[in-house]
Amino acid sequence: MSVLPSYQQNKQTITFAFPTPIQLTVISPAIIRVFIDRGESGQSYAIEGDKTVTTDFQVKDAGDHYTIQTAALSVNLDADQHIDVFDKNGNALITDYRGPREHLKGVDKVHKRLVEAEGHSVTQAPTKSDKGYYEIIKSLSPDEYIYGLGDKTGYLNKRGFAYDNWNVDNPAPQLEILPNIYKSIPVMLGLKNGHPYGIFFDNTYQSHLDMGKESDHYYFYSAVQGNLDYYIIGGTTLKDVVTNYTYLTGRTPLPQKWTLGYQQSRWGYSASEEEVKAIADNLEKYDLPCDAIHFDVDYMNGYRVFTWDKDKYNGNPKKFITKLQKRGLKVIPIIDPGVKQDPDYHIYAEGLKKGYFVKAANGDVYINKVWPGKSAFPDFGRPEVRKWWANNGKFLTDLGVAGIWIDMNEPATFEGPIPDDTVFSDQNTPSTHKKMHNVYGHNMAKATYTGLKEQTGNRPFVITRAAYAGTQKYSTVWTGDNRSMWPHIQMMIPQLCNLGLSGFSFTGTDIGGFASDTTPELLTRWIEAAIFSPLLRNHAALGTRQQEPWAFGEPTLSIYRKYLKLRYRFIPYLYDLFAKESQSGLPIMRPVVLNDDQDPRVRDLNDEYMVGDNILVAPVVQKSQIKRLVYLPAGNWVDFWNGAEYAGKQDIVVDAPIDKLPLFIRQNTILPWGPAVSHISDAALHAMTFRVYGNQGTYQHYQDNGRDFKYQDGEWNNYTISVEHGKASVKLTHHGYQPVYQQVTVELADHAVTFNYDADHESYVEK
Ligand code: MIG
Repeated sequence: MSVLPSYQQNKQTITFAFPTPIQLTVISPAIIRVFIDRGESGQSYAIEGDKTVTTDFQVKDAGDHYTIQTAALSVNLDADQHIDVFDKNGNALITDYRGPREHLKGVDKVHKRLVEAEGHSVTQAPTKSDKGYYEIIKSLSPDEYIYGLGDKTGYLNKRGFAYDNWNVDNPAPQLEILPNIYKSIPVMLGLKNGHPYGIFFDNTYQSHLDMGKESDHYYFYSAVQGNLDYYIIGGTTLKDVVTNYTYLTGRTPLPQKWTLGYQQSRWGYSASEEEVKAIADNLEKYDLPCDAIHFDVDYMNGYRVFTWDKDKYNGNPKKFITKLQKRGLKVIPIIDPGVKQDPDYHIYAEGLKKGYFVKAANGDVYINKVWPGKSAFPDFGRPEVRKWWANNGKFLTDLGVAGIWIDMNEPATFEGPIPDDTVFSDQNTPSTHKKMHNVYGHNMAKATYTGLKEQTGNRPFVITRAAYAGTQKYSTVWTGDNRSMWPHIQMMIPQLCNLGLSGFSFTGTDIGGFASDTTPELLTRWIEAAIFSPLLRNHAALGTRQQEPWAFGEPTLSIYRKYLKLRYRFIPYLYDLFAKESQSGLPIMRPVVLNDDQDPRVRDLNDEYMVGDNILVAPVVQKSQIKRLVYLPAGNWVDFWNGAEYAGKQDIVVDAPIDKLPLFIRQNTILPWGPAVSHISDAALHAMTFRVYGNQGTYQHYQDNGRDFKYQDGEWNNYTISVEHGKASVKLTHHGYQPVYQQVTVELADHAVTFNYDADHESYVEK
């Protein structure tokens, strides 16, 4: 046993004098940073500003180890540099693994070649041969579950699988075997013997997370380079861990309300004004509520970003966009980072002149092929380039677009990967692609957000494909190119739930599936299953079978309409959840385990999810299934459709014919019930209805203008709806937003009570 080194304390940072010093920083009672400087400079992209809060803690010398103790955590560090973390009751949360490594059996070169010759690939995780390689290995208990990790494919519980953090646009079907897709969000949440914790590895270089695939005795994180920089996150519940993690990396800000409406998209629509108009006409004709139509790459002039092909829009895209707006439909165009190499194209010419593109190691502008053909790539790591990009967005906002969809920002390239040593800036310092790759989409999202905010004054609506931890502050995300197949509707649930646990609250998948051909049954089940996903967009690839709600006639159309109408009723509830989320970081769509982490039955539940605390959704995600087993967690539950009551902690079999989404409301829940509308109007609502499931309860409802930042200056209202002993009441406690509701209706089990606003007394009186 070696001897303990000395240490130095500077405010809340303790530096232990090992040959390579280890720093522990107490960020807050439940967040402790572990840091080893391995020569990397620069700031975090995920964490903005100093998050340290003044915290009481002690450093104790226990002879063979030091203990850093806060009110929530204690961290032991011994002379062999082992780090072990316990909660305040002494339960082990994160402990360094001391046993022997149990490497998986690899293949020798000859066999590797044989395997690859047949078209199979042999996984290449970071290896010790990488110059800057390091690894962190922690023990696994028999009873330990792992969640989070962002958008990774597969199941809710990540234990037993291994993943890479390197943003890629991989056209292969996104099945559980893929190590990585578009996003790198290196946060894991665990439940070790029922005790929650989180670890956030803040390193943008390529990294690998083996969650117990190599061995059931440990999990490990390894990276090809970078500082060793991770955050230990505690909390008494899994919810606390999410709240603490999003304290660190930020929360999804309150969105514009209409963004919660339905959105229709398809690659190919925007090739002409007539095609888009036909979509708008059909939405109206078939009485389908909708708030936005997305314009894919075809609207541009030869895929040149920040251009619009006027020939396809009768000479005047602005006029057309205005027309759509008047019909209640917003326009969301896509943009890609690749800038066409064309000296006559102003964006390319300006970017070239000002040196805004990333450069090959030899100093030439780096060129690769994407949609526009040979293209250059903006150096989004640089503040000046982000500003340029943001300002260019004015071209789109002047036309009247309501948000921007950003794609291909892994960045994806058609002619081979970008070499590691391509010069990408890290803020104002020349750096490498190797370091900046995983934050390329993040920085593009940040730039796009900034531009939209400046130009419109509204809460920016950005949808990004690539992301890093912390991107949730700037953009919503979709999960990229899924396929029209049952495994992908199944995966939507755990994938969106894990994104939610990883700080991303505004998420969605392409409903109906992007690639391949959907079927009426799959499309129907998909709209049912996704109806509470925050981003509700049907999108499909060019050349696939049409999958608009009307594409298959009846009964698909009517069922689709029924669920869209239902969605609009729930929008005030979803919006309330966002108001809460922007404070707590707790996602809208969430796994049951987040609400109930002490129930072992829900720790690996992949086919149910919850919306907030009180709605349980159990969609049918199996072909031809017409009944399903539903596990009801603790509490009492009311069947949304027929009012039947059930006790929790049991499995029930429910009927689920093609038009039915099994849906349960926790007993004694009050929910706002929005008006039946075809679009989320910008006009203020003058009345609101609340539904009571049960015979008592209380609910906080949030109201503001749903659009801009005035709520930050106090322009919002809070309503408390209560029902006690069968009597309803409505109370307004903050009313910085005008107008307040003139009328509030509370629907109890057997009758409804209406309240009118009495302006003189600023209160609600029963009619
Ligand atoms: O390589 O813009 O994920 O949603 O329709 C395809 C065309 C590029 C990929 C996106 C998809 C979009 C498509 N894009």
